[in-house]
Amino acid sequence: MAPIFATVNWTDGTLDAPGMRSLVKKLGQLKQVFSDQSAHAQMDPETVVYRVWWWEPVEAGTEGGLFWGTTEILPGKVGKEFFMTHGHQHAIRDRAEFYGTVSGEGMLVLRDENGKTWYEPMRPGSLHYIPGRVAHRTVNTGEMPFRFIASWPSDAGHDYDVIATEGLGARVIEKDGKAVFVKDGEQ
Ligand code: S6P
Ligand code: ZN
Repeated sequence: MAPIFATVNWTDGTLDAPGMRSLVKKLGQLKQVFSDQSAHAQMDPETVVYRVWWWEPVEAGTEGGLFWGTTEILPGKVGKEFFMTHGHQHAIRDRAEFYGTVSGEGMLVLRDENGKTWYEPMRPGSLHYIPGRVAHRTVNTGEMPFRFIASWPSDAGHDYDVIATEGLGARVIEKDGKAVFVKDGEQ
């Protein structure tokens, strides 16, 4: 097999890989994920919230392979809620994932299949194991771009439907100048 060669800059998370893929998520595509709909309506739908660059060294759906990617969430808020990713479960539910923080500060919001919701603070160097069957979303709680690296199974897939309709059971909002994790139903 020919060698597969890619490089990652460990200081800023940037990736250079053959056939690298990328996507951009703008506010207009994330209407349902933020709770303050009137604040959302007053913002420019073209505002970039996050970008993802990733490498698929094997074809998507390959059992036993791995993918690698970098996510950058820009600083910002919709109302009091910090910019965040859409959030998902893996389509093959038992597939796990690693996240490692490169720069900025954030929170990893998690929810298991019993509805238990919790978070892990993300800081440069923090490494996060996301078990299978756990839905996940990341939030930029700082004033700089927040970047982390992820590696996940090439057959994991993404299921966005549950998060789009039910959310993750908690939100990260600014209160008295601090990022606070607030479970649904709490103040
Ligand atoms: C893939 C991995 C990340 C996210 C990315 C964007 O399993 O968890 O690459 O895709 O952070 O988040 P989302 O929720 O829009 O896919
Ligand atoms: Zn994932």
